[in-house]
Amino acid sequence: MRQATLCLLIEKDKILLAMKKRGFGVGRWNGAGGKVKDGESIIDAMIRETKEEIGVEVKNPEKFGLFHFNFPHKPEWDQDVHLFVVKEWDGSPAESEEMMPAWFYFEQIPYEEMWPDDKHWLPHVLQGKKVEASFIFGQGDVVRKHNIRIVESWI
Ligand code: 6U4
Repeated sequence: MRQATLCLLIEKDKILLAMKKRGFGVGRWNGAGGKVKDGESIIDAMIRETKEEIGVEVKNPEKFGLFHFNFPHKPEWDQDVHLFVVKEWDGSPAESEEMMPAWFYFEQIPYEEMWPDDKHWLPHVLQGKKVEASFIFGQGDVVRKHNIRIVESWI
């Protein structure tokens, strides 16, 4: 299964999202992140992608989620995504060829312009809860089935 990462910067009542400018998820606001390369650890992949995509050096990342995304009509898109929340970093978020970052107040998160699964799990994460979840998508990336479990801590 393809392994990928997702990184959300949080500062008080604001979250940093970034508009994906190309490739998988283009046109959607999402965290920085991407595929884990062969031989690379998940955390190193998250740190590398966050630097490449929004120019920020992550400090003290905390694992907050594990997602299993399945696309029965497009199995090559199937992936496990490891979510990290970051409250400390060096540098200022900056636009890259891949993403255009912007801050959003928690009450103004643009769920309709995000992956359709996000509205199911992000509110938990913003309340400080860790989650493991499975999503099965249909045509047009609609969520056909989902299951979310709150996790006390990672083994
Ligand atoms: P390339 O273009 O090969 O460099 P790369 O940035 O390595 O791509 P990409 O763009 O495939 O990887 O990464 C997908 C990104 O989208 C990862 O950050 C994980 C995230 N992602 C995938 N499915 C998602 C979903 N259903 N909901 C969500 N984020 C998802 O919120």
